[in-house]
Amino acid sequence: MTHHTKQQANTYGDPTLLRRLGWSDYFEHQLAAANSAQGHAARVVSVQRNLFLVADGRKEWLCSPAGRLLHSQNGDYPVTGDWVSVDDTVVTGVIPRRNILTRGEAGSRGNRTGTATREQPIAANLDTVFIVCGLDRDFNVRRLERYLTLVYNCGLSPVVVLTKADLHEDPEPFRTEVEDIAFGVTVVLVSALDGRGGSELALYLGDGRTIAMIGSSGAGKSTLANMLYGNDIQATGAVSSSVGKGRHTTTVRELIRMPQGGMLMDNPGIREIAFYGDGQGMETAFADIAELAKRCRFADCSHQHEPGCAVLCAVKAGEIRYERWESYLKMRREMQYLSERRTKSTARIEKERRQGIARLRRRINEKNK
Ligand SMILES: Nc1nc2c(ncn2[C@@H]2O[C@H](COP(=O)(O)OP(=O)(O)OP(=O)(O)O)[C@@H](O)[C@H]2O)c(=O)[nH]1
Ligand SMILES: [Mg+2]
Ligand SMILES: [Zn+2]
Repeated sequence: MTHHTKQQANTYGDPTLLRRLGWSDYFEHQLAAANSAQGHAARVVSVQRNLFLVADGRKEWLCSPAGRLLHSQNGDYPVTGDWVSVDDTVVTGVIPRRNILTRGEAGSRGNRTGTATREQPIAANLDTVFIVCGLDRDFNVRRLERYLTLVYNCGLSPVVVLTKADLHEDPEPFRTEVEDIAFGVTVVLVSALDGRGGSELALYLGDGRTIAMIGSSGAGKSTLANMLYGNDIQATGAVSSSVGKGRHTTTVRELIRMPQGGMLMDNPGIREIAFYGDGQGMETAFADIAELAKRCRFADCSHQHEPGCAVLCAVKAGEIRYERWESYLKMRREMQYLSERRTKSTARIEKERRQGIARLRRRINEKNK
C-alpha cells in the first residue's frame, strides 16, 4: 500500500509561495471542497482582453480561458485577483471567491437617472480597500461617502488614505472631517515627500493579504504604491494645474507583489462612481442616519417631511450636516432604482419617475408663489 496523501495535498502548488500572493486557508478549503485539485493554482494578476497574466510565486505567464469559461453566464469569468486552476496555459476554473469589488460600468448609464446598466468588476479576493484621496482639489467628503458606500455594498472593509499631507501645515482637520462621516474607519494621512503614514499602511500588507486602491486620477495611488514598495515601479503623472485633475496615467488594473508579502492592486483613476447593485452598503456608510431612523415616528419614514422624523430633527439641530442628508437622499434614490430594476420594467420606473418629478415641480411652484 502506498501513501500519497501528503504529496497529493499539495499538487496544486507550493502554499508558502502562494501565500506571498495572497493565498490563505480559505482558498485551501475551497479547493478541497471542490475536490478538483487538478492542475495548478495561480492568481490572476492582470487581465488583458481575453488573456490572463497569472502567477504562482515562481513565475508569471499568460493564459487563455477554457471555452467553458468564455461562455459562462453565471459570473465566474476570471477577474483580476481571482485564484484559478490552470492547466499549462489554459485557465480551467475559478476557485470560489471570498468577495468581489464591483461597480457600475462608466459610460453605460442607460437612462436619465444616471444609473449604470452594466457591472464592472474591479478585483476579487480583497482584504482591504484603500480609498485614496488627495488633500488638494481632489478632497471631497461627498465623494468619499460614495466610495464608502461602494466598498460596503461589496461587503469589504475600507481604509481612507489622505495623500499629499505635505501640502498643509496642519492636515489634521481633514482627518477629523473624514472621521466625522466615516464611523470606525481608519483614516491615514500620508505624504510621499516625507514618507509619513507608510508604516501604518504597510500593516495591511503581509503574506495572505490583498489590498486594492481606488480613487480619482491624480489622487496619488501609484505614488503610494511606489512609496510602500520602496522603489519606483509604477509610473506617475502630474495633476493638471488648470482643472486640478490627473491625466489617467495608470491604464491597467494590476496586482503588485509587495516586498512585505501580499499584493497591492494599483488601478486607473475612477471618473464617476456608479453603483451597480444595492448591497445595503448605505446602512454602514450612513450608520448615523440609520441609527436615528429607528426613532422616527413612522416606520416607513422617508426623512423628508414627516412629523416626528428624528433625522430631520438632527439636521435642523445641526447634528447631521445638511449636505450629508442631501447626499444620503440622493444615494438612496439610486439604490431604490437599482433594486426596483430587478422587479420592474425600466419603462414603468421611468414613467413613475417622471410623474414624481412633475409632482415635485408643482410643489416647488406652489411654494414659490
Ligand atoms: N506633494 C505631494 N504630491 C504627491 C503626493 N502623492 C502624489 N503626488 C503627486 O500627485 C500626482 C499624481 O500622482 P499619481 O500617483 O500619478 O496619481 P494616480 O492616483 O496614480 O493617478 P492615475 O494613475 O492617473 O489614476 C503626481 O504628480 C505626484 O507626484 C504626495 O504625497 N505629496
Ligand atoms: Mg496611477
Ligand atoms: Zn425620518
